[in-house]
Amino acid sequence: MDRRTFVGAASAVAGAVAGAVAGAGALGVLRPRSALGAPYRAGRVVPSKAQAAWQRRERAIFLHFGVNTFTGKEWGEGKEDPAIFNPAALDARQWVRAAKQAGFSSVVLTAKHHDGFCLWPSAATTHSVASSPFRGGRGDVVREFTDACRAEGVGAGLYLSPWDRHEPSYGDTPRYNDFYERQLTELLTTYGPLTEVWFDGANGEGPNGRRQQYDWPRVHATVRRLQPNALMFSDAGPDIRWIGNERGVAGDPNWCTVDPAAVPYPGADGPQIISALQHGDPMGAVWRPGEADVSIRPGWFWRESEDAKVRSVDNLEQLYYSSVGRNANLLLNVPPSTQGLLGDPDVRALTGFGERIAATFALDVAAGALVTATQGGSTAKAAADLDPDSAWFAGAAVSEASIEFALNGPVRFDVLELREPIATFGQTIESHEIAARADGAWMVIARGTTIGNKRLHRIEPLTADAVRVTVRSTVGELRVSRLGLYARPR
Ligand code: FUL
Repeated sequence: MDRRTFVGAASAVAGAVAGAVAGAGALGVLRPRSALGAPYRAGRVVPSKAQAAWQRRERAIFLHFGVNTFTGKEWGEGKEDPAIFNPAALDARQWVRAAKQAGFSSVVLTAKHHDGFCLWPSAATTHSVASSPFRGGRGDVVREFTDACRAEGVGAGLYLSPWDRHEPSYGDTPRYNDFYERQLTELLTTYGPLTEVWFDGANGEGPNGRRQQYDWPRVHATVRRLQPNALMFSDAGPDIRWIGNERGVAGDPNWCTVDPAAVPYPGADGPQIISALQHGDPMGAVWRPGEADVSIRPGWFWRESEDAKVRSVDNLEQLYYSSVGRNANLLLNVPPSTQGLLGDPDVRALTGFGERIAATFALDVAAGALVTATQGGSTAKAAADLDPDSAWFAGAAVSEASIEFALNGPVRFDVLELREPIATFGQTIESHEIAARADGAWMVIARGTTIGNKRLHRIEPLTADAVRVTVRSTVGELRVSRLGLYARPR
C-alpha cells in the first residue's frame, strides 16, 4: 500500500550465486577471497548480547490496533473522533496468551499509528484513550498490554509512528521533534523494560505544507539512554533492519551484516536500498539482522469483512520457512477486533501454526548420529548437539569442507536445519550443499547460500541413512553449530 510493496531483485542475485558455486575450488584451500569473490573480512562482526538473544527468539506477534480498527481504514487521517474507540471486551491477556501458546515469545503493539491517536493517556496530546469512552476515559491500553506481557513472561515491544496526521506541530520540525521526544519518553519510562521499539519510516507534510525532518540521532540516543536493553527496529536499524518487503520473505542470500551507508535513513527508497535490506552485505561493518513483518490478514488492521481471508496454517508455515528459515525473524501481525480481542479465525490459524511448528521440530532424527568431517574432525560432534554456541570448526584457513552424519539406520525426514554460531563468531558461510545416502546412493538434496542464525530447507520426504553437509565457500572461518533433520507431521 505504500512504497514498501516494492520488491527487490532477490531471485536474480540468488541465480548469480548458484551459478558461481559450480566453480568453487578444491577442499581446504586458503583463498584471499571467497569463492564468490568477496574478500575475507578482517575482523569479526558479531551481534550484541541483546541482538543474539532476539535472534534466538525468532518469532514475534505484531498488534495493529487503534482508531483504524473502528473505521476500517489502513491509514487514519488524524481527524477521527476518539469517541469511536470503545473496545468493550478488551483483554490484553488473551492477545499475549494466544501469542505465547503459538510459540511467539514477544509482542509489539502500535502505541500510536499514523493517525496520531495514542493508546495511552499521553500528557502531550488530548488525542488519546483519555478522550475515549474506553474504561470511562481512565483506560490505558499500553499499560494493560505491558502488564499482560510481564504476567505471561513474554517480551513487550512498542511502535510509535513518527508520522502523525493529527498533531498540529507536525511539519514544524523542531516543535514536532520535541513533541515526539515527549511521547517517546513517556513510553520508555512508564511501562517497564521493553524488548523492541519499532520505528516506521513514513514521512509526510504537516498542516503548514512542510515536510517534517525527523531527528533520528536524537531518537536513538533517547532509547539507548532510557531502555539500554531494547532493540530498535527501522529500515536503517540501528539494531534490527526491515527485510525490504511486507510479504514475510527474506532475501537469499541474507547476511546479518550490512553497510550502514547503504540505507541512510528510515523510509529511504529505491531498488538498491530494497536489495540491501533483503540481502545484507557479507562485508558490512555492522550487525543488523533482518525482521520480516507481515500480516495474517490482507490489511494491518482488523476488519470483519476480511475474516474469511485470514491466512491458512499451511500459508503461515510457508512464511516461517521464508523468514526464520532464511535467517530473519518473523513479525506476524494479528490485529485485535473492535471488541478488543483476537478473533476466532485468527486464533485458530495462529494456534494451528504453532502446533505445526512444534510438531515438526519436536524430534531431531539426526540425534545420536556418528559425526565425521573432512577437516576439524575433533570438533565435528558439536554440530549434532543442541547448544547453539558449540560448533564444528573446520580449522584456520579452511573455507570449504564437509561434515557427515551417519544416522541410526534409515530415517525419514523432509526438513533440514543448519545454524552458525553467530553469537560468538558472526556469520561467514556463503554457499552450501546437502547430500543424502538412500539405498547406498548419494544424491544432492538441497543447495543454498547463507546460513546465519538458522537456515531451513524443506524437501520432498526422504528416507536416508547418512547426510553430508558441504560448505562450499565462506567469507571467514568455517563453523557450523547445528544440523537437524525433522519430519513435518503427516
Ligand atoms: C508501514 C505502515 O505504513 C503500515 O500502516 C504498517 O504499520 C506497517 C507495519 O508499516 O510502513
